[in-house]
Amino acid sequence: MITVHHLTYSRSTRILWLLEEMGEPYEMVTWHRDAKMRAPHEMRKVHPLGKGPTIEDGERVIAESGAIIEYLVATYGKGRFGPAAGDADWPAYLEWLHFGESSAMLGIIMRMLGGRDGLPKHARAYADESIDLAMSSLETALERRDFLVGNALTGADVQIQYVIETAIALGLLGERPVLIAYNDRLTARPAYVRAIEKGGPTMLPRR
Ligand SMILES: N[C@@H](CCC(=O)N[C@@H](CS)C(=O)NCC(=O)O)C(=O)O
Repeated sequence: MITVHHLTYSRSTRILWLLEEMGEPYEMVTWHRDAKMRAPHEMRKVHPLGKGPTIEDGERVIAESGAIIEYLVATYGKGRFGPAAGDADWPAYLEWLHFGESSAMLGIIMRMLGGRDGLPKHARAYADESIDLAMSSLETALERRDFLVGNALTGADVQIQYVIETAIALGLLGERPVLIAYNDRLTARPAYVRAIEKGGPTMLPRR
């Protein structure tokens, strides 16, 4: 049985959502953020990084949402949720999946940690350009399609949805109706709704 170490208000929604889409049984251990909104130190007993999400599957302990998604799709996907290695869509799938925690997230994290005026000018300019570039590439990719790869939901959509949701929550998305519609479609899926019911909201309520 898979155990998902779920940190409240976090990326671990991705994993709950994917497992709900798969219909794969899992147990959830809920970890609550501390007063500084960090993951509790005890999470480091599960994995040295001590972050959400982390999963256990038998003897395996896996952190990093992208790696967890690749592992779950390959192990439990039954040919769904991602093209097989060597398939024509496979390179695009890998690209979007990894983009979700690298190029797409970098500027967002910089702005999140920097606050409104906290970043030096050149860093703020870099972050804003990086966000704009990432969101523009996503918008171009999704202009005429419902999913990033192929004709059905894949792990890449699961990975990217959190990025868009974070950008929306921080007011960093700008006018991007294609991405808003994509996010609305994904978050209306019954499996996503179940993930939120079980794990609670992904984003902290805005103050
Ligand atoms: N690249 C990692 C990021 C993991 C991460 O930073 N998770 C956040 C939650 S969204 C976390 O655990 N934050 C609490 C902390 O760093 O103390 C992934 O995709 O899993």
